[in-house]
Amino acid sequence: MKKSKKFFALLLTVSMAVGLFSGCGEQTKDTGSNDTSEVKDVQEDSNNSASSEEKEVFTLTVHAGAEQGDWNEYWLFKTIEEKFNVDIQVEMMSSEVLNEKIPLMFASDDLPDFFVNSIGDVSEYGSEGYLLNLADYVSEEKTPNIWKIWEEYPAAKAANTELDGNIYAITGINSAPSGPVINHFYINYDWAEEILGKVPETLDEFYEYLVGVKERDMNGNGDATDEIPLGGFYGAGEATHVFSAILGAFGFTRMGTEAIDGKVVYVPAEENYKYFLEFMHKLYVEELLDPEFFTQTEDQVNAKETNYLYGCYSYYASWVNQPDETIWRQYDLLEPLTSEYNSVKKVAANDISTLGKFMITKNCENPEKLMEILDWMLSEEGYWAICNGPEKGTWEEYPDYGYTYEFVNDYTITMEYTFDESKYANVNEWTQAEITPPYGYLPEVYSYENLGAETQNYLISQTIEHYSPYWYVGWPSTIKYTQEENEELALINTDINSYKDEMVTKMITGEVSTDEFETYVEGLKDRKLDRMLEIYQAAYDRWLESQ
Ligand SMILES: [Ca+2]
Repeated sequence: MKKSKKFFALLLTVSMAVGLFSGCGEQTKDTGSNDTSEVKDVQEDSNNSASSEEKEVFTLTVHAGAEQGDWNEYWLFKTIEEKFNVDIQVEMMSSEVLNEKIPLMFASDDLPDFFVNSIGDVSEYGSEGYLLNLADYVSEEKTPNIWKIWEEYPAAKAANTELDGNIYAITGINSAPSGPVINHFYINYDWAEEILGKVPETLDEFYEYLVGVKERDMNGNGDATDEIPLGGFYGAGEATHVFSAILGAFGFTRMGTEAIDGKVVYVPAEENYKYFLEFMHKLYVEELLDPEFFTQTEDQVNAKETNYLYGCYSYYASWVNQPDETIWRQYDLLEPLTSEYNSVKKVAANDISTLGKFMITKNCENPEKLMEILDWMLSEEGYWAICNGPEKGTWEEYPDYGYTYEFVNDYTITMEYTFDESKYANVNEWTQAEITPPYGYLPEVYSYENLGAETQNYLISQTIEHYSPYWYVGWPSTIKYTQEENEELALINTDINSYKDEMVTKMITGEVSTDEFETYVEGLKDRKLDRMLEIYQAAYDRWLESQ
């Protein structure tokens, strides 16, 4: 159950940005392995034989789920082979097998020409010389698309650049207007209208709204006591944690480390966090925060959403857990709140959202050719092919299959797909089996709010309307750490997090008074808070210098 939830969540995060489409809809990890020797043999055969039509062979090792068809037979790879006059030999295996095999492949120097998607520690394999520094192969003349992306989105280049200055993997990007979103915080607009005559804009109005939900029979079931003003659970990730949005009223956008005016702070140790805890304590005592917030699971939270009990909550989209359209449409994104502690409206945003990964090994004899293919993947034509498969009428074998589309506005399109419905239950199954790898495997530049379903249209347009004007990058994802830093941070973070979780819980429930906040901060310092901030500050300063 848990696994499928996670899968669903991932699917949603992805489809949120990309639309309903299949190849652009799923990340997979699963079983199904292959024998390496087979691929090697094929390669040797084609190298030695005159019947190879002089097509240069490139080997690729990748993990793929059981529901994915043979990449060697994918429409996409056939298209690439034809376009570039190459023969790509794909060796597929499950992610478990790949994870086990990768270190051995590197240790024994038994490497394919290239990899896509994840293979573990790219910076380590790169610095050891197994992966090529792809920056050497990028130029305005030879790889115009990569060049253009790096010009337009310096963060895309920064995300790929390791601390040694080299680039061992090149990614694509999601540059769609709603791409930067980290968390969706929902409030019932109809209820707010009824209670306040407006949607709350300040922390005080937000509090009034919560009280109103608590006191009235907002869901109209005749029971004025079943409404829970603020839902959620403490263990949620940043994407679905209600703290993420409420902290905005106190001047923070991240739940952990954040850079404020160039100074790195640990948010839960900041003075305003004390006022945040006081606020949350008040909500807890007055039962405006779900009384089960600290004990319940995600499934329980989802069930309460389904049962139309919550006045607000964070989730990937309002329609995920709510089957009734007239109900989920009442919930919309709450714009950032201001308060006596903070007057600037800020919504947590990512600096860059990367897509896919492409790495070339030192065993590749013609990296220029692979760079040409990679550059094409990052072109507009490449995007349409990778993300959408064949345009209807262009596939010689099956001219009836493929997509058609229409522009709704500059950043919105609607799409339709035709495929063999006697063979596949949905477009997703079809593309995974025959057309192209799932979204996120290959680098591509995704820039449209590629809409297949009205629900996604709703989500994305609301994100653009309510969040985009207030995007704020509190902690860039392109910050890099050395191996030593990573190791030290891992130790300190474990210590600090468990203590912070314990104390934050106690201060919200009242077991420990928020008057003890300074003592708690001392406790964080005993657990090397200052050293942690020193490391983060150094990493941040390095990042700043590289901009
Ligand atoms: Ca009720």
